[in-house]
Amino acid sequence: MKTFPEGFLWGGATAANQFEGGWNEGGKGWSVSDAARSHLDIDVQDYAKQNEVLTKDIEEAMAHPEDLVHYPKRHGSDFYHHYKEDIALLGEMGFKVFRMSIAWARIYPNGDDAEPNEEGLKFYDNVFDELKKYNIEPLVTISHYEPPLNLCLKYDCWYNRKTIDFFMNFVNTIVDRYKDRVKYWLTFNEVDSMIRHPYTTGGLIRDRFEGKNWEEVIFQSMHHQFVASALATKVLHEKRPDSLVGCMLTKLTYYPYTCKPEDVLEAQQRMRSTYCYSDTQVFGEYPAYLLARFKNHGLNIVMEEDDLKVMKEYPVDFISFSYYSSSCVAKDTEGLQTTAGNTVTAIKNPYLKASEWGWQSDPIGLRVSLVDLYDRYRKPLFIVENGLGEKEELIPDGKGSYTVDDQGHIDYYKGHFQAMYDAITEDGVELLGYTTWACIDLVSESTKQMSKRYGFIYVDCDDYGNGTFNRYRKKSFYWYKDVIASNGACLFEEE
Ligand code: BGP
Repeated sequence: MKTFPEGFLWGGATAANQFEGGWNEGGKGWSVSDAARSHLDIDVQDYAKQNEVLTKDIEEAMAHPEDLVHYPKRHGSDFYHHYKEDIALLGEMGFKVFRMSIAWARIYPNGDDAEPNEEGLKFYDNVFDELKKYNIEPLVTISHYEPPLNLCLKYDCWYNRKTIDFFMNFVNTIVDRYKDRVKYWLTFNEVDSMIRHPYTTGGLIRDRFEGKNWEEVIFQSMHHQFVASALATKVLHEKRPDSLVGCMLTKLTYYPYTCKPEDVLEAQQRMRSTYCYSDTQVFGEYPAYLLARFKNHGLNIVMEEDDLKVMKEYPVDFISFSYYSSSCVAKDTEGLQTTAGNTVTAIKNPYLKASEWGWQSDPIGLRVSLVDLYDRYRKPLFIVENGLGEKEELIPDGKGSYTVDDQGHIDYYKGHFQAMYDAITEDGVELLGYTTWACIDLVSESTKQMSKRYGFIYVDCDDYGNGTFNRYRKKSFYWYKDVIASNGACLFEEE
């Protein structure tokens, strides 16, 4: 019988900034995401416009703390008040692992506070207690698009070296408190995303850097995150020796549009410009390619004496990544049709189908990605995001409640699970586990829509925050439950 390896960690993922809500409750401070406005009038594929946040936007956001309509991340899916029910549903599905993040501003409301917020710490105690009830292993992202807003306004956040110290206070506090309950940790979600959305990832507000080289600002901030990530790994290994710490990479997979050598080279360059960040965290040193970029672009990245030593000494234990789709690149793009992907726009692949948001589903691309990453690093991999955003409708389930016929999700997952199975059994890839994005509907990071639904569980809330926030099991809920219960065997039953 075909199954996944014993102990394979099946589960689902979320992030506090899009899921937790309770944004101003329990002593929580403002995070960057609480000030990120939705722009439902802009083309959903226009990522850059959706995510431009300037000082005036933040002032506007702060002037309207009551506004949950234009700032949907403030309510998210209201996990803050629904965590017991949500975790019970995940338990019902048989989850082995649940990926979540800890909202930094819930623990240190201003980022630079002398003492942590006990009420915030207690909230996560309760969450971990619930997970334990159902034998669900937490996988915690320390930072997932939620630097405290105060750090941006007072210190320019990750551009300022001081933020490493503020972050390490946060890390020490949560590791001391939760180390016995959390074994799997990720330091920064999609560390490479600093380039594509510097505000949510790095707390960088562009107009505060006028006259400075913006690329240098971004890489300086990323350098600080690399050092902080290594220091967090050190702390975790010291305080919980069997803990496993991963980096988290946006796995953007590019194919050459044609077999023209120029296109092949273009694809290779693009791939390296993604890998250079995981290279840094896995090998513990900047790859030549990235150093060449610093030099060729005249970027002066200030590094303190011990930085490179710390990075070298504390590399990550495993590589986690998000994978949604693939796309093509060409040297000469004139006349070629483009489409959106996760925070990028690239050339459309005529062999793949795209979602309403332009993301092209490509299960084989997941196998290609797994093989590439494993061959490159020879360390265990963990897929921590993979899924399909779709518009959905609640329908009566015939038993007095509601459901959703989300066959699209099931078909998407089926293909990707097959690809994972092949990568494990035929390519020898070591895969620790898999968490779908997202297990419960939540607010989209890029478009801030609730209607871009990924979950096995429907959350009754629309793009304007209207709804009961009641939860409903979708068709995929039952399907994924069978996948987990049979450790993947049911996927191959019809063969
Ligand atoms: C990843 C982010 C997530 C999540 C996901 C889906 O890049 O880590 O936070 O949001 O993409 O993207 P979106 O929400 O834009 O559909």
